[in-house]
Amino acid sequence: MDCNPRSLFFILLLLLSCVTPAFPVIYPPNEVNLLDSKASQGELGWISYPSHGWEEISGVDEHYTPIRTFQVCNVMEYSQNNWLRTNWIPRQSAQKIYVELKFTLRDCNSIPLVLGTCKETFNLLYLETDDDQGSHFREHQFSKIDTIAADESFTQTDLGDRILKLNTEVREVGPLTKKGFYLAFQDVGACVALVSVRVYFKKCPYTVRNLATFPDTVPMDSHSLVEVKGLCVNHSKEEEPPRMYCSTEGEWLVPIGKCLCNPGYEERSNTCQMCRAGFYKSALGNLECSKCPPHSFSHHEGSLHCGCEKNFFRAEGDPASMACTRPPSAPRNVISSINETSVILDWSWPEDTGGRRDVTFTVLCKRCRGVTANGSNSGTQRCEPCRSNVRFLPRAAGLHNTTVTVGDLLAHTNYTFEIEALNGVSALAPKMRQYAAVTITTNQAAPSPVTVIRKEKTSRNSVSLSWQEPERPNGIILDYEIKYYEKEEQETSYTILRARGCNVTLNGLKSNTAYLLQIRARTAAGYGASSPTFQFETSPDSFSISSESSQVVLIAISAAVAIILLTVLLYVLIGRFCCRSKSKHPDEKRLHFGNGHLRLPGIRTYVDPHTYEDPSQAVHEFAKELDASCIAIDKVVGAGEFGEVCSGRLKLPSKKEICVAIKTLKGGYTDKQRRDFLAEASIMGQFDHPNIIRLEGVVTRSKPVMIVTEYMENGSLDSFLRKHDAQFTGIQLVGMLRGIASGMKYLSDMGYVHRDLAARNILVNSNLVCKVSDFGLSRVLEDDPEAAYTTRGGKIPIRWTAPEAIAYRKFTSASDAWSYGIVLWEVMSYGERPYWEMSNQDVIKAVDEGYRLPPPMDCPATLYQLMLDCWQKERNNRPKFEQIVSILDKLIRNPGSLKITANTTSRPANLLLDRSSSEVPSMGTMGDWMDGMRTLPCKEAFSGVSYSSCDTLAKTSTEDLKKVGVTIVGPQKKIVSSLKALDSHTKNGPVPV
Ligand code: ACK
Repeated sequence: MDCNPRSLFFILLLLLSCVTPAFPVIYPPNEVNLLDSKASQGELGWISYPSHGWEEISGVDEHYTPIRTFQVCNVMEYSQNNWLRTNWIPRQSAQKIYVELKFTLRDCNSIPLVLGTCKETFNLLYLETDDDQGSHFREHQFSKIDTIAADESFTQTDLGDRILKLNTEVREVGPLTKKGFYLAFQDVGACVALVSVRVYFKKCPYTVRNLATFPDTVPMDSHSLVEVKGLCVNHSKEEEPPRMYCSTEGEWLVPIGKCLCNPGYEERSNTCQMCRAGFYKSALGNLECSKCPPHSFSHHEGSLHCGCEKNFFRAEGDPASMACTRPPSAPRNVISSINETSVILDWSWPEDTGGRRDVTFTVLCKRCRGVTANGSNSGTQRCEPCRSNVRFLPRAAGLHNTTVTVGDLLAHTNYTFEIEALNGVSALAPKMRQYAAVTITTNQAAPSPVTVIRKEKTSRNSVSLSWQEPERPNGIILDYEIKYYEKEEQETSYTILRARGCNVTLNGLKSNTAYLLQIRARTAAGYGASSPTFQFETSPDSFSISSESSQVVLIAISAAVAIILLTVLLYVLIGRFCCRSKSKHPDEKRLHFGNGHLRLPGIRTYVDPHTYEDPSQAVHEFAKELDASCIAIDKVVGAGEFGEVCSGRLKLPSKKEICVAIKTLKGGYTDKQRRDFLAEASIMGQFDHPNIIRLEGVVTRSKPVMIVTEYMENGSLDSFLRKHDAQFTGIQLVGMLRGIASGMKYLSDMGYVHRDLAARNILVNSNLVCKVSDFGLSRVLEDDPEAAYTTRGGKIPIRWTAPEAIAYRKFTSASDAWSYGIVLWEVMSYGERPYWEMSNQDVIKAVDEGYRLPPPMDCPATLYQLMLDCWQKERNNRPKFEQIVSILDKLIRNPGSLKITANTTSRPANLLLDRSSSEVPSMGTMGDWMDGMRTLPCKEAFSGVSYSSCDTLAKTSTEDLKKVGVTIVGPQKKIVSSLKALDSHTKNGPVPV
């Protein structure tokens, strides 16, 4: 082996390439190279002095890339001074540079026989100049940067080989001021190989922070930081001026401020990019673009907001993130409860609120003519806005609740109310707005009181007065009643006068006397309330009339008497003539045929068609004959007693087509069947009420024989309720019940007893208006004395019929009231079958023994009380329909009262309500209740104890009962629970009937 240190060194140098890790060199981004010896493929051309010193050698690096290296190894000779100088290196913008040297160095111990001559360091020097001085070179001009020693030169391996280690040393030089510089390496006798020389300076590289760009920045030489202002990236705006500091180490420090992406743009990889189609961004900021909300779209990129789909809108003030919305659909299930000249309208929320919560309701009132009393359109209809003095409670527009009371309407007048649901976008889509309409006819109402009375002239014995017509006459004023009396006499004796006009002269008064007077108006509906008391005084005696004027008065009086006598004579004569010449009007016949009821004059009376000798005459008296060609049958909706029931349309000449129900008489009928079939039309045709099914007419002159009535979209009430179990509010149910009661009041006022009032015989229209129908059965029951006691064919409504009507056919309006109680129960239990599956015989027996149906689930206590009242055994104690209507009206006006529920009872195990709880609320006295309890021993026991009030009695405990000798467990419990019921009853107070 060659022992020359030089050749040994080169062998070691070759070894070096094996130990150097084989990674491509990547410099940090904040280092800018001014010189990299490795990058040079050809000769570097550095100056070596003396020429036998440093030697340039070609080699390959670890990647086999050719590199240039410099070596020197004159270790055997003394006084070495070998220089190697780089080419001129332009400084560029650097103030401080870094010199990175990679070299190998042999330690002298590893070379034999060099003691004293061998060195283990070399010097690094530099020289600043403004230009390239070519080969001109002077040692003394150079300044020393440092002496470079190897950190590690050789390392012993396990095998005893020595391998050369690569050293890396970095030195800083600065500040530099001239345009360029040279580096020099001075060897003083070492064995060194310069593998690479890299000269670089540091900078803060171009960067984007917080959406601001910061350019390449060269740091200062000193330790201070360089402040750099950032520029917002495209499509962004400064929120706070962006800044950063560049450190001497070429690092960006302390970012301050930021930029935000413009509307329509979002931040994506340090840039602001347009929102994609289907997305939007309406505000400046670095949030992501949002997806278009429901019912909106954006077809283009960069959208600030999304447009609404067709028929959807955005109200002013709706945020861009809100879905587009539309006007609500019409309110549903409008029901009206008429009370004289006011009406309560109640409706359900629209099915579709348009996607908004700001729904309010507006009620438009129209007064319509050309509408029949029961609400049907008789053809042409003329409507005008209601008078401004119609009162809406709480108001007509902007209603948040689904009810309004409309007052001060005209009596006996047709009104249409259009109820519209509005929301924030209704104004933007006038064509899409929908409303629900309900037509009503107000009842008759008495006139309001006279409020303004004036004294026109006073004398000793007389006074002339005038007054203003009442503000709401509610009809034609027939006359005024004037009641007056001496103030001193305190109404013990008074005089009553009637006047047709608005003035009167009271004669025959005492002079110098104070009188009190009240006036009230009368219309067909009766007297209105009296005016406030009006006081006047006659003149004192000293006030005398001259003889001349008394003569004038006398003449005037005589003339007046003569005129009155003449008028009376004429009136009698004309009256007689008229009576004789008038055709016989059905109303007159009604007086003649009246069924024994005492009717008030002016109120029509029902005429039983069977009282006509020829019943077909009755049909034509009360029902209009229709031409069959005007009727189109659409489909069969059910089966009636005499044939099918169909739905169809009726188009009368010059009238609008309307939907109708058509009852047909099936072929092969007997004469009697035809008569019975048409009898229903004769009865129905006499009625004209919004809660009684309206007869449109009959077809008798062609076949099939038909009865045509108004069409009720929701069919019969029992099946309707079963279909909509638990879907109505209490007030809606009460509204329906009120309608039925109002129809029944009308029938009982007419003297008509229905006999088959049941939910199956009530029809419901699309506005939830309930109408009484089926006027056929009364006759069936009447004709068939056995019928009430049989169960054949379900014709006998045992469960609905009052005990006295079952027992001895005592059918009256009071027995209809019993049936009404059952209907009330059916309605509140959503169409449950009364007495469930008990047999008719058991029902008769149970009712007779005093059992009553229990309250339906969640049934308001007041309504259950009303049922119990209707089921009073003594028929005279049952409420009249007028009272029922008024109770229900009170409930509607005060819906809070519906919240107190009766003892909620699901179907009891033995199907019967324990009779104490059914009887307690309706009994009159303590004794009645005792009788009701049928606990004789208890009654006797109680009779020995004094209870001051029901209250104390209610506090009675089982213990108390034991004390008075009631020891059997059953009666004890019954008594205690009944006492509790009685207590709550007396506390809540009975319903005024
Ligand atoms: O419950 P529904 O559908 O309503 O079935 C019965 C069937 O005919 C037999 O009476 C229906 N119906 C009777 N009169 C009318 C009417 N005026 N409008 C609509 N349906 C009616 C009833």
